[in-house]
Amino acid sequence: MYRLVCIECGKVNNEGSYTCECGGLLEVQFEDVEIDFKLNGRDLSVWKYRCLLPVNRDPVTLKEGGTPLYEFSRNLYVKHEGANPSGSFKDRGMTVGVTKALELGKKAVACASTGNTSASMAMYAAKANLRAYVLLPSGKVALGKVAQALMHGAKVIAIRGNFDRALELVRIVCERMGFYLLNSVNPFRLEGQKTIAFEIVDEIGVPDYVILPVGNAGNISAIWKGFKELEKFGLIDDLPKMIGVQARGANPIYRAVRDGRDYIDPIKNPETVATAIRIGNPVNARKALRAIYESRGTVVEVSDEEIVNAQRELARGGIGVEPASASSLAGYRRLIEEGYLNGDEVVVCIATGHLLKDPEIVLKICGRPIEVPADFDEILKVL
Ligand code: AN7
Repeated sequence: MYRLVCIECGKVNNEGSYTCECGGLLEVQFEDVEIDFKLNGRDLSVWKYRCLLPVNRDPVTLKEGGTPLYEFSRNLYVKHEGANPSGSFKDRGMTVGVTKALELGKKAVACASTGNTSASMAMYAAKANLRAYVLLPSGKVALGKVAQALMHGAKVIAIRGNFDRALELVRIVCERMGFYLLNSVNPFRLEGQKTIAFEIVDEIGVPDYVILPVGNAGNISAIWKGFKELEKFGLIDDLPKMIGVQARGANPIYRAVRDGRDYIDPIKNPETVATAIRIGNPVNARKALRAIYESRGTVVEVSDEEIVNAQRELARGGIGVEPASASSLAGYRRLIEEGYLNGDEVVVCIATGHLLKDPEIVLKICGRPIEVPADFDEILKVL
């Protein structure tokens, strides 16, 4: 059994709400669940954990989850969420969110997005035969993501403004038009994303640290909730520490934690090479800060150069990710350098999205292919 509860005032809300009357974020709370899965490392997928997912009908699924967890170096694991159907962790949330849209009888779904949310939503809406509307910050979304949203049939609207403005606007659009809002303010989406925690424990047990990029701050909140639920239902005894990574030019959560605050000051003009996390006013800040403080974790900021270096390092180790995703490894490297970590801890970095999402950044970093006449001697010259 589950209820939708306000994290600020504790009021129980109905399933159609996104936020409480008091303005607080909502959270799904489970009680009296009969756990019917085994944490045996087998058959990982989002829906393996269905007894802890708040849906009441057959799910709209594209076989999301079950992503590879690589041991990148000793004690350092990388969970490659780019291996999901649309190439990002958002699919875990969308399979639940779009299922909920059908349950609530919605005919259309909508989101604002830095790219991945829109790609994923468009894909699941296509599968569910729902109309999909997307608001993007014009010129600031990686090409692969726009391509996905368009091809899966969403109506894609680029606004002359940033992501934070797009989110404000899409909330109004949803209210006026009756569309179902599928940004991470939607508590059901986060329920799907918490399965990242379940899968990690399923495969290697509870790590000491989980490190991941933080943009709108939904995923860090979701993963922490996942660990806490496993503890609540007696499946684990320990909890990891949650470490968020933000780009230096888009770092409101970093600043809040640095100053010991439980609220953020929004950043007006966020900027970073990692366009996925180019977000100045993260909607889930309150949940994320709670996750970070409760777990006794931290937030680290990294430069664009550190992000790009980490992207290259992962790629040269056989793991192709987009810049935002590489910020988790960049954060790990920085924490080693600062002596916060010493390499003996078991750490899982979440690689949130696939390399192919952002081909343009690759050309900027690596240059273009060497072009030569179609002739052996000419090829020989450049080998
Ligand atoms: C690759 O698609 O916000 O902190 O609109 O695409 O849960 O927001 C994307 C976010 C990390 C940050 N890595 O996750 C969107 C969007 C990648 C992402 C994040 C995003 P949150």
